[in-house]
Amino acid sequence: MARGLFIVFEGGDSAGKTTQVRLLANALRAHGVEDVVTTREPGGTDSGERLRAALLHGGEVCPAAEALAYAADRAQHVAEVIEPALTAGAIVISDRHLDSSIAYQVEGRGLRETDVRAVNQLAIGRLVPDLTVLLDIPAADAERRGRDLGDRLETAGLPFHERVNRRYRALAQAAPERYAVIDARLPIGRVHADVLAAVLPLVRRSEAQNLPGQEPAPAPPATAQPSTPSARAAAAELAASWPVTASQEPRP
Ligand code: ATM
Repeated sequence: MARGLFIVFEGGDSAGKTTQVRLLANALRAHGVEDVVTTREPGGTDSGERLRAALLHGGEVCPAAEALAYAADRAQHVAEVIEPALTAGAIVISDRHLDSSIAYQVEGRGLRETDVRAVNQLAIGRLVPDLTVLLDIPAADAERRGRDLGDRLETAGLPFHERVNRRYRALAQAAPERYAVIDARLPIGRVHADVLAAVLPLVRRSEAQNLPGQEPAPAPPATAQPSTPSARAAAAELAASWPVTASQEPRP
């Protein structure tokens, strides 16, 4: 059984990750990909959901405890959900992963990157996403989307969220072959088309490699792509060959 694909969505608050994870999973299933697992951090397991409730809606915790709790959630998530699914050949789509801890706990809270990476090393081992889709939205635009700002981090303030965004962009710039940076201010359907344009070449390459007797296909070009008109045209062309489009999905 060939190993599956690990796709992660990252981005600031109100970037639309949850919607885009659902749209991508629907599109892949409609395309005939049988084994698609959607999951999230924090959460994704029973113990993780309890940690999520404590982290987001419990009392104050110090930054170190917060970082350790996210890493504990991640360790259980990797062991119980992500690794078994990848081993079984699934496409795993996670709403957040390690980069969230680098953006929020290192850049947002001010912890040392070496410390946060060290505890997460214990959690994830050698697991690296095949592709991280960064839904990029300026903190001020995210705030204007007017979501219910209920949890501890969402109320951390604009400068905090600007720092988080800057770190996300820096992570993507440092490894553009593993990231797709997408303008999350665009309408949902346009963002979905850009997501498909980034993900489909990876899925097709993986499918081609897994056909018996097939030579591995050449690696696709770097996937990081601003949503320029030409990128959107390419995305629309790709999306048109798929049975499901974002226009069939209601806005949440
Ligand atoms: P979602 O709203 O995407 O489910 O994430 C919950 C919060 O968890 C999010 N808060 N805001 N804004 C970011 C935070 N978080 C971290 O701070 N570190 C992490 O490692 C993870 C996975 C999430």
